[in-house]
Amino acid sequence: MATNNAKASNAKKKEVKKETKLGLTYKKDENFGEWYSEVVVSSEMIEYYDISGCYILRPWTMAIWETLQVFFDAQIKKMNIKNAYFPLFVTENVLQKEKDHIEGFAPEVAWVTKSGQTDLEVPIAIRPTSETVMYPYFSKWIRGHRDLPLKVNQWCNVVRWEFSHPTPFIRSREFLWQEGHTAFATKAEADEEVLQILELYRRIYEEFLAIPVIKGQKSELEKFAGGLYTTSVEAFIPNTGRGIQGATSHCLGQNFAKMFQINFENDKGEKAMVWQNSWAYSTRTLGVMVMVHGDDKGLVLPPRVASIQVIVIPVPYKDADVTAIKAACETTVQTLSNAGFSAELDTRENYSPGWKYSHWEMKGVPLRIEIGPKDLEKNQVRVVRRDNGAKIDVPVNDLVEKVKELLGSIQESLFNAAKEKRDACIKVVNTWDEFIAALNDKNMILAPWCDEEEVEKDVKARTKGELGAAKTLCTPFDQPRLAEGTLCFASGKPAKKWTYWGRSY
Ligand code: 86X
Repeated sequence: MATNNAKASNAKKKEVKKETKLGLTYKKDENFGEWYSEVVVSSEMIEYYDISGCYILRPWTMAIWETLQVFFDAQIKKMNIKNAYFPLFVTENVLQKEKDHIEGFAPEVAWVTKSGQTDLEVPIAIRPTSETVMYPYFSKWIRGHRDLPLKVNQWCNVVRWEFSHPTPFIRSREFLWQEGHTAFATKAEADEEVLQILELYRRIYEEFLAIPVIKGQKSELEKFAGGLYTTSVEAFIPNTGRGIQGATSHCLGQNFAKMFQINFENDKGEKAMVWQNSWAYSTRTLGVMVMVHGDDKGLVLPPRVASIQVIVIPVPYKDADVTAIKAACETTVQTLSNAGFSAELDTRENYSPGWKYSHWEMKGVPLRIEIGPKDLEKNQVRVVRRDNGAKIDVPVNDLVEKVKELLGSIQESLFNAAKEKRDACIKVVNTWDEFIAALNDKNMILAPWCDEEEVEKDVKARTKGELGAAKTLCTPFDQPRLAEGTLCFASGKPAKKWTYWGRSY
């Protein structure tokens, strides 16, 4: 009987897959671009598609997106913002209403020109953003001050036919986002909302994705041209030394109200124009997360967005009591699930424990629990952290408490590590030479600036090259003291503010 068992177990061992897809070919610090492409595919977030710039978002991606969605959606509902859904298509006529600032965007608009073999009477555009789709109806729905504020949000896809190099999540031709569009009777209300939304975007990055961001205002050159002012959260990718706009919250002022005649009768019975905002964050958030936290073993997920927080793997080596190990694994998953954690058991028999370790590391699961014969004996489990590889033996009785502590600790150390790396790449400069040196060293630069558009254009022109020009990222709300007599690093004129500069995505 014993011999038969041994034979059966040997035969089983041969079935165990060992060779398939272990590890990454590229290293993050050696070939960042290839590393990124490999991670998003190997972690099963993305599958490439046969249209350039379009990607399949697999369940591993959508679960994270949905976590962010659940948070943001609940927060905006507290602000009495309602969800709506507007059509995907817009006629040329209506799109052209916005022509002043659409001119620059026109090459990116995708058009439907046929149904079957028949030309449409008029081509219709696919929304690149929904101002022109929504605002004619804002005009219709808003009559008196009692119709204000009007606050809608929609979760949808948009299409921008980009020609620069596409990158999954970061620059794709179709992406998912939420776009909020609101109208108020007064500028003060609009101003307040701009910052409330920006704070939600900060929380998405810092509290969920464990990525430090800088809140600030875009320059006149970099703002949304159709609006009054643009605020943003800016993140940084140390490996490429590039800033990346994480999300934007615009005050549109009354520009669109003029274009679309969004008027109302105010409380004094006079005709007035609404004040509008618009704001969005997109699936780009996920790309920033991959770039910031990923490592040479693959994806690293912050516990707050991980759809599996703990993966339990049975380690039945030698003549272990397989049944008892399986039972202990199941109990562990049950205990953790009951305590509110997302835990799963990998029971697959045709994969070795080692293969499973690599697999779940590649997918970025924050904690792995291994249970083998020794652990059974000692009434403990072995917990392994994805972020730093630390191995901790945890008595079964302390499991819930310890897992809670570890997940919290991972969330915190991912943020701290990202912030340390980011901060090490922030250089404060006062002169042009310092600026160029810092720029070529892949830094983000905080510099005193005269706030003149011509000077910003000049900086762009003077830094043009293979890697792309430097531009302003934002003027941080959190301004260091500007000593009297400080001069602009680029023009030598009196400086008005501290502004972040750098190459960017
Ligand atoms: C700017 C502005 C704004 C609502 C947001 O950033 C938040 C959500 N929209 C979007 N933008 C365009 O207006 C635009 C227009 C066309 Cl036609 C296009 F092809 C691309 C665009 N990209 C950005």
